[in-house]
Amino acid sequence: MEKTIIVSNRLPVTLSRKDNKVVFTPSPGGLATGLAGASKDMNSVWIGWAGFSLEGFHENTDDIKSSLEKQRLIPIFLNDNDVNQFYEGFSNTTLWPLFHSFPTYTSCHEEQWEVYKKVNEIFCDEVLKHAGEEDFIWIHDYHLLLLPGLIRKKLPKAKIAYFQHIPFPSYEIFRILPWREQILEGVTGADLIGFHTHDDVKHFLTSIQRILGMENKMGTVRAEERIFKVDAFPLGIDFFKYWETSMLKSTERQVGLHRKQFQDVKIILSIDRLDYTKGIPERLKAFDNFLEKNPEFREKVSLLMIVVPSREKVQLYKNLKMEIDELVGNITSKYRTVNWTPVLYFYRSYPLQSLSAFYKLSDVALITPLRDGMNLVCKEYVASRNDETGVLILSEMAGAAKELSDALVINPYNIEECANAIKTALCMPFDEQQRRMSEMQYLLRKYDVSKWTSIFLKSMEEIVQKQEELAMKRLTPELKHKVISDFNSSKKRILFLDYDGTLVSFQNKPEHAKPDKDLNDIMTKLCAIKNLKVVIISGRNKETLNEWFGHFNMDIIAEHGLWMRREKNWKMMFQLNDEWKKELSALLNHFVEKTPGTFIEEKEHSLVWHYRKADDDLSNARKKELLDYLQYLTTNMGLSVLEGNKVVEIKSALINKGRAVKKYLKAHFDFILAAGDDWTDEDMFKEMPEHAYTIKIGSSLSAAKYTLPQYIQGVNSGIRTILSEITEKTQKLF
Ligand code: GDG
Repeated sequence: MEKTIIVSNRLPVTLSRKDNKVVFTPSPGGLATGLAGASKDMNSVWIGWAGFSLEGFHENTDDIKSSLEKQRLIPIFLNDNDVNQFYEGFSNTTLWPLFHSFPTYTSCHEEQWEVYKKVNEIFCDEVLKHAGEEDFIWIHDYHLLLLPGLIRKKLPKAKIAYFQHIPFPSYEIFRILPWREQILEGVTGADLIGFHTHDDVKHFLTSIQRILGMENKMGTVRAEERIFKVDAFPLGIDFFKYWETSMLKSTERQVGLHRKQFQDVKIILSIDRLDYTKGIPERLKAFDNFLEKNPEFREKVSLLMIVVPSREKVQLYKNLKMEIDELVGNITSKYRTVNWTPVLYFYRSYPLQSLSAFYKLSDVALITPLRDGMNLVCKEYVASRNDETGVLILSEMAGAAKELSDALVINPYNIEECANAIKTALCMPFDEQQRRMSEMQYLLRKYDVSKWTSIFLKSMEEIVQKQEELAMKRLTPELKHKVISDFNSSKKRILFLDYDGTLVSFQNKPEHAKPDKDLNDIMTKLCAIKNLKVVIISGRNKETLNEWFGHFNMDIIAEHGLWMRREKNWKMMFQLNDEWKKELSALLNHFVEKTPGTFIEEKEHSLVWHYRKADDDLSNARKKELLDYLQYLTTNMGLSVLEGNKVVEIKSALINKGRAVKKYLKAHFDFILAAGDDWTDEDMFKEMPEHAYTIKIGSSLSAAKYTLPQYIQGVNSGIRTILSEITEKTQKLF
């Protein structure tokens, strides 16, 4: 990869005006902190909004640009209306609450959506000024959900990753969004899509499956002509920065001064941006409840609460600020004594070193968001505890709780539970504190932010490599010409064509996938070509295939090779004992009853459970359960269990497409083409001689030499185009 282009809503610095001069300050929030480490070692530029409106601004922006460019930062300037509608509006009053599972706070306005689209296009134009197809474009967060797709349209081969720092909601919540398709189409333009936790990944995969119909295998998704990967990458912190800052003499001096002032009063720390997702009112209520129930702790413990101003223009945030002020006021007036203040409340931000002193000073950190993608503050607290003491109380709703299981993990909505955890934390013996803290430090040291970056980049390389392998296998127009010219110059030719997913697309009911007029025309013309044997090879039963193709002059292989029609005569290839069908039918019926929308297809010598029309989550869970049962029940029965496209099929292990095609390959053909779309076709591909053209329909890895998309822009045009061209360019019999 050549250059790395990081794109985020905000640059890691914010421009503002002070005494008529433009000043730069570090941007608040987790994204800037997290990526600061990631961007500094790389050959990178960072594109983002300058946090500054140009309205009423007369200075020359070139000066600002050139001083930012020295730091490899490329500013985007937005006007006031764009900032209002895109940032305060769509990003923070539609996406932020919805993605944090607060649907009642979510407002949806068409005008804001329009500006959101426009601003994503402005970002796209800026990226295109700097990016080539060889560069790596790393897009961050929910403000830029459309950007991967927009760039993909302009630079089809670009290497694009998207990482989301906030949660992805469950499908039930995400589906509320009126622009859900467009949003998902935007994100899925990326090659790699990352979230903090597996829950987010699961939710995202369900949404793209339900809304865009995109299936995945272990997080790898096939989309028309490309594949992309969705995975969890829990963000780490710059561990040593916090460890070392807390050991600085000047930090220790600051801690000493605070300690002197607080004397023996224990300190519980709370740090957040002002946000309703952070659970600040609930935390204050828990502290109130704790003091109420445990009067012996009054005058012995204070809550040091830092709230960093954020999104102050949004009404909900103004209301939240008022609610916090009021709760702090109530607690203060209720418990305060001449010598003691229960809540030390600061509404401002602090430089890193002061933050570090607070981390080091505090006996307990109380981090209780109602929902948080990750939460870095809790990790920074752990990294600042050089003597391994201190207790972390952490909400189970923070992504970080998945890693920091040695914290006291609580449900932030449960005020009682949180109040009890405060008491447990204050009374925890030192050796237990040290045991828990050292476990957490070990983990955070090991998976720090540079490890996070390297794991992310490694995954990116892997997916790019997979795509290259697929691209190398793709049947290009040049190769298509070669197939056709080889066909024309050969004397003895054979085509093996799978049916469902290869010649026709899938339907909810198998009987609806009949050959259409176009396919019948192609077959008529193909079957008229001299020295060509056409063989349809399918898992379908012989009756159906006979009805659809029996009138053509072709061979048919049905039920994966159990039946063969050669020279118009059907023959069963094996004598099979089907006693097992009775036994397993009962089991499959049981699964049909408990999985609405599924049904059993009984073929002569196999049983198939179809679940295409069933609810996805339920049918996937049931499928796993069924496969477990079958694995156990079919041992020593000579059966094989096949997992096909939304089907599970049980049949004799003697039957497979590979054995079937072998019968033809005893004779020599100088032109062979075999096409199929699922893994039952892999047996056929593996039997083919070296000179055969083996074509996998779809973009997953395969034993076939080449791949072809089933659809191009929604039209079923993969293998059919080749067959039509063959018929057009080949000398006919008549
Ligand atoms: C989003 C997601 C995810 C806070 N106060 C001061 C200050 N901070 C720094 C902290 C920390 C960062 O801001 C806050 O990060 P969080 O992760 O806690 O929260 P969000 O801003 O909501 O971040 C979140 C994150 O992105 C990263 O992916 O974890 O879930 O919501 O680093 O230290 N820094 C300074 N002074 C302060 O007063 N200097």
